[in-house]
Amino acid sequence: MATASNLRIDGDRLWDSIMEMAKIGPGVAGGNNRQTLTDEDAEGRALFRRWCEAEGLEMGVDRMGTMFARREGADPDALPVMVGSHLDTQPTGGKYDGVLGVLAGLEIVRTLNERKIETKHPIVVVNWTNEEGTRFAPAMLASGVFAGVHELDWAYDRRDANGKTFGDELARIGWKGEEPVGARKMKAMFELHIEQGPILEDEGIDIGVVTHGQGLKWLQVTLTGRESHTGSTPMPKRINAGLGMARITQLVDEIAWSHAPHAVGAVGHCDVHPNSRNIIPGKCVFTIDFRSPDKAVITDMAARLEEGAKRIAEEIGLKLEIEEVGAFDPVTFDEGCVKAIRDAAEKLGYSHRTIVSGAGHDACWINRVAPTAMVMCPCVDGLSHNEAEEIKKEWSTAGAEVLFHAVVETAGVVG
Ligand code: HGY
Ligand code: MN
Ligand code: MN
Repeated sequence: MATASNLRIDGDRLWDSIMEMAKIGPGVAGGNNRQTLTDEDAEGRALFRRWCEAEGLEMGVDRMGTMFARREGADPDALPVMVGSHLDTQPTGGKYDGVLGVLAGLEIVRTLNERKIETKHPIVVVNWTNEEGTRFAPAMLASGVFAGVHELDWAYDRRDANGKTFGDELARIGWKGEEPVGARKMKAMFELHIEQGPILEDEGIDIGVVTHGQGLKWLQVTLTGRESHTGSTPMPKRINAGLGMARITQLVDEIAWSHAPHAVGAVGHCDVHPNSRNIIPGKCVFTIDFRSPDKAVITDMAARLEEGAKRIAEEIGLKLEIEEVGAFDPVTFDEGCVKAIRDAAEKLGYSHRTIVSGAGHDACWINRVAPTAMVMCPCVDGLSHNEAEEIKKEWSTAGAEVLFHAVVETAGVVG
């Protein structure tokens, strides 16, 4: 019987499952719009559950809707090895962001079942609810509650742009489980994710061994001025919230560049009220996304933004409110798990390099409560959070094989 050491996964089967999942919540340009707690999310969850049940996995769901599909181990009391990511997408998301990590976990189970390989520790494939944070801020919401960063009731009260709450929407789609969040203990967690940046592809490298994740701060700014006629209001009489948003957006860019090359900053979300072409905006609400591998840099960027925004608001006569709607410190992943990933890439003969994750991931929070690390594969032009997001099948296969060996080495093969 094949031992785990020379085992390969079925890359075609994994690819076909990704393409099958991509049919649910299609976007308008070849990607996906399967936002968290929508009917499309529910449909994707149901498909994933069917696949898991077909493999004999026991499905658990916690009170944040996170799905835990468990493959029993020879020692049922041994702490499980978790492997997963997220099935929710951005509104103009790609087919692979998150999905690759969940379905690669399923592929590991499919391969072990096919080869009748038993592991000592159970293996649990995880779909974390609301990783993206686009409909309900902040990102990585369910894994944050699981790691004790957010309170459950606070998470339930998160509201989308239409005023719907997370808790109500979770109940509406029928995925509000009974299991207390964070009750499941684990030996380790591994997550496979596309890089969402250009490094691996540019350097022709198969595998990113993720040692760190950069930190993040999301600041929601509300500027209040006065709506008035764009034609008849003299320039000196205007209190233009749109002008304030434009100047603060420019300031975000300048601050990020001042910490080049590693810091980044942008405004990705903005609401202009009343958004009429002949009314000066009376109110603008927008979110600033600052990130850096260095916590002190994030702190500096936020402080300089606050100071500059106050000056701009005063110059224009605007009321300014700034609310932190998301934040996490830079992450250092577990050395043992990182080593398991690096050893797997070596053993399988894949080129690899250490890399810092530019994006946030559920692994960043779970790293607080259990040894955790990530595997990355390249993506075309480093593009993600865009419907044109693309990877090559051999990249997903390589990433899943490295993930497989890291998970199975950690779970221990019994027979
Ligand atoms: O924002 C992020 O980094 C992740 O894609 N949710
Ligand atoms: Mn993701
Ligand atoms: Mn994403």
